[in-house]
Amino acid sequence: MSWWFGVKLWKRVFLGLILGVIFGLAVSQTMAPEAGEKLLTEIKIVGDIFIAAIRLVIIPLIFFTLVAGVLALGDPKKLGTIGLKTLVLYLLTTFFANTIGLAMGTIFRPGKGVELGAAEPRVISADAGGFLDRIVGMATKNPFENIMAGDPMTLVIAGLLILAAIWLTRRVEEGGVKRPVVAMIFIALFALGIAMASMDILFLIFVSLVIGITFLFEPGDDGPAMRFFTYASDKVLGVTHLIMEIAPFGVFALIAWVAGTRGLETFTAIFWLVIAVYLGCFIHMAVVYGAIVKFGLKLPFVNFFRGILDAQMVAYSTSSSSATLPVTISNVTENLGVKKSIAGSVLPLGATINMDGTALYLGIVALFTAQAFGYSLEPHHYGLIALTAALVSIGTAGIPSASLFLLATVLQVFDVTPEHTAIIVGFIFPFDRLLDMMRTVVNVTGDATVAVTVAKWEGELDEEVFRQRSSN
Ligand code: DAS
Repeated sequence: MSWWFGVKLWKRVFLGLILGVIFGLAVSQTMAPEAGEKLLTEIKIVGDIFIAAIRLVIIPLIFFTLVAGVLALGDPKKLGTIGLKTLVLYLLTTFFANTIGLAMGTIFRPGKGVELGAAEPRVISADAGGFLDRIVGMATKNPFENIMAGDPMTLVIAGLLILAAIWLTRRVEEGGVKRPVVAMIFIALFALGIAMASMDILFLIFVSLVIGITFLFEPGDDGPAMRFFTYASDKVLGVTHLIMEIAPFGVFALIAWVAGTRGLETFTAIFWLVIAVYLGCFIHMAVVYGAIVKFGLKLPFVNFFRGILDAQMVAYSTSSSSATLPVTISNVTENLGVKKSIAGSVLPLGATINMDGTALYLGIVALFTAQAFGYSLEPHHYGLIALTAALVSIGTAGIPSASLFLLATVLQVFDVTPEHTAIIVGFIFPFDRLLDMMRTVVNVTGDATVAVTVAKWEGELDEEVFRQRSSN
């Protein structure tokens, strides 16, 4: 559904991005700094609401898509092979990302001649921020604590979820489900799953428990549970589409704030670092992912990149691969023909552990640090930097600037002193959003590449969808 004369979503989002940059720079050039920053921060609330709305849909989307997807596989051991292939591909692409990152850092020497004496280490308060941070904070803490503490936001959301669950049960009953009690059990488990969702591993155990119960109750793929989960995952995906309609406005607000508060002078200070990271990211996407799609899978290169443009736009403007996840799932299933059973398992996993852009960025910043402070690197240091950058990228959360705070782990490989580490983090922090936007696009594109590859290998890829539709 589009109210915009059929203009494709990614074009509207791109327009929002461009207008956001222009507006943000105009405000920063024409208004007094504090007045400009105040105005842009107020406008940013639209972007925060956009991200918060997407975050709300993530858990139900993963839960229903994952369960519906696994049920559709009809064969639990198939899940094992898919998981193994997915992990091998994630590690392989991360290896290439590391290599490209170290190459970029060596060729462009972004840290050469950078004067860092002036940058004093900044104390970065972890719980800063407004509305969005509250939502992020809530989604990562245990809602029961929040409910006990009477946190209004959590109560509202818990209430909405229970209402949605009741509404869904009634619809499922109307839909002729013979054993509504089965649906009621799943609704109760679903509500419980949401409550546990903040502790990821428990959530995944919970999902596998639900899948196990379903296989017990009704083997095969057309029982009430199967219908219920398929119906629910379609509905939640539909909600994602609705949220995407506000993406152009959310992106405008977020980018205006970045452009207005980070300004153009950020480029000059870290010009070569931006060049090295951006060029490295483009090369990694075009060469590594492009080669996998074109030569590995024999699929049209252009269709792949056009098919995930929405997700790339959202990743660029939100700098958060987990906030982009619903869009990635929607793009990969609808534009690239990947079946839900693959998208629902490969993408959530990728959004948490597969961050090629981050690995590439960490390698470059490590070399930037060595060049800026004059640390001499032995050949084995490069290998250790690549290894720690890969490990850190696996552990990085899918939220803005998550990996910057883990940089110290990589820098200690060549004994960077704590004060130098603090100066580097303090120096990069004001500009990190610019770098984070680009590396998050790579993170999301890498997940999509692996999802398409695994789907093709498992025969779960609808190739004519891939070939005909290039973007929604
Ligand atoms: N912004 C993170 C993400 O969402 C990546 C990072 O911080 O490096 O992918």
